Amino acid sequence: MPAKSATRPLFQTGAQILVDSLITHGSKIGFGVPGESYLSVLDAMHEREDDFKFIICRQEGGVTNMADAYGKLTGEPGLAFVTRGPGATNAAIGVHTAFQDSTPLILFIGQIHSRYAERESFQEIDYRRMFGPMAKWVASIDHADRVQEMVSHAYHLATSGRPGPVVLALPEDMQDEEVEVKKVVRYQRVAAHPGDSDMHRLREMLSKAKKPMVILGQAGWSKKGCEDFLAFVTAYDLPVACSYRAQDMIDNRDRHYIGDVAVGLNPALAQRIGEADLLIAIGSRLGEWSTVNYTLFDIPRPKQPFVHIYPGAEELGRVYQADLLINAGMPEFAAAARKLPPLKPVWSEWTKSARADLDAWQKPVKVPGAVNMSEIVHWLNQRLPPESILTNGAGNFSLWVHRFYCYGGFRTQLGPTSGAMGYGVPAGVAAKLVYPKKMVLSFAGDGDFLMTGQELATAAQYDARVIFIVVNNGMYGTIRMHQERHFPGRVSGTQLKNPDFAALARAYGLHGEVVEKTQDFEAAFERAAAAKTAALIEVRVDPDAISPRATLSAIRAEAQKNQKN
Ligand SMILES: Cc1ncc(C[n+]2csc(CCOP(=O)(O)OP(=O)(O)O)c2C)c(N)n1
Ligand SMILES: [Mg+2]
Repeated sequence: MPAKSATRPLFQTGAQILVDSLITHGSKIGFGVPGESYLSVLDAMHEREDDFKFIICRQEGGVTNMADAYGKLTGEPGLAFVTRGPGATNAAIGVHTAFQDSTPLILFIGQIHSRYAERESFQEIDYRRMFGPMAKWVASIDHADRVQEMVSHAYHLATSGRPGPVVLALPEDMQDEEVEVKKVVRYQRVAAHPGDSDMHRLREMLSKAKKPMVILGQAGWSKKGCEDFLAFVTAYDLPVACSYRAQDMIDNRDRHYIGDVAVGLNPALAQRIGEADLLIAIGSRLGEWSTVNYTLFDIPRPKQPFVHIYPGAEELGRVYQADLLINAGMPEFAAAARKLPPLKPVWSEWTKSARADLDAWQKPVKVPGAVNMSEIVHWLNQRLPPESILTNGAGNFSLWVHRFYCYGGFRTQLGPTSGAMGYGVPAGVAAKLVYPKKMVLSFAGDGDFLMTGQELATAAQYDARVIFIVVNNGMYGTIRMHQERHFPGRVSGTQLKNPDFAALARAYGLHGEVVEKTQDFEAAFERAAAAKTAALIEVRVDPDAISPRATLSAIRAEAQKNQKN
């Protein structure tokens, strides 16, 4: 048994060096499901348990989703630990989400003994081929004397340029190999800075505009960067729309925020985007959902003067040609933007009326049934402290939150732009572990929830007092909605028979309730918030209330009418 001490001899095993390296790079927490393939790493963590906490999860999808949430919240790589083969395949979902969301994440995979490589030995996978298209770098640390170098590279790569996931395999024999320890220091995030001429040109383009608009994305921001950005848009009185699930890069109560750009876009905002005479995309890839299936802007040359500012050079000019391309880290760009000499904006009315469009769009709507999710979310706007964190996975239930909730600023929204179901529950648990004092609400649909619902056990084990809200409509609603559009009246593969979600929460030792009427939500929420454990509120909604814009029956009737014509 090695002694529990931070002081070490000059020689250590690969596993010990690995864990020490993580701590050197500033990591204090990792998420994982154990495997016999990385016992030595687990043992090295045991030695350093005062400095590094290993959060035990129940499924590897939960592990990488939690690591992604950690990466989003802190800007530092979220660390995930899984076993080879089955562990790695379960973990893939969070790696893909981190790639699409530009989240720094490092996935460590226990790997087979290198002597057995290329025999398709027990649980053997070539991770380079498996993760190649969804990670910034995939490698195997084959020699213990390369651990410090390769781990350092992983931290730099995950956080620099356009952030993203890195995958490192850890062959069993490497973990036990003893080598001399070298001195290493903490990684530094590397970012490009905008040039003076870039910023000058931007200001010049603004000086010629009458109807400018900013589209803000989530890649690589920091709290300070968001503050600087807000100072810039306030000085210039610019209207700011956020791209899909990046609504929290600006405080939604601020009068410059004018809504989010995604499928289901406010028609008034869509019209304004069409009318804008200068578009400035900042930190957004302008992906499929943030361009409404690539329909919002002409490809390759948008018709408006166009500026694209992004942390990764490889995304600039990829789909859209622009008048000005700036490769810069977001905080670096925002710091420079804040310092730009003032300009008398001529578009203040334009900004004000764009905000008025949003205010009208966020008024609760009428829906069929006894529960109105727009009113519930509206009530939460008044009830929740602005710094509260709201998480969600994928499904139509999220539309209510995205449209009616006023996100309170930097990293109060955790939702996968990859549209991965099952994200919200583990992300909620991770958020509560990172910020125990903040209120954390995790929204899920009935389908979405059961993809990773077993992480309620993790919430219970670490006393992460998340409030889970399950919006139950008895179906995979999004798919049913599309089904009614394309094959009206032909329901196939989308109906669900669900468990008693509140009883399920109680079985995990948590507080559980059911809400069947809008007016009952408030009291149920207060009981959940006062509970001495995490809590789950199942909200039973009318399946016809499929979205804030249309009922399921209306979608079906419309599709049937179109079929007849
Ligand atoms: C992991 C994963 N599997 C499948 C899908 C396809 N999909 C998108 S939404 C959805 C249904 C979501 O159902 P639910 O969580 O009940 O939400 P609802 O739409 O009913 O509100 C499905 C199956 C997906 N996005 N992610
Ligand atoms: Mg559902």
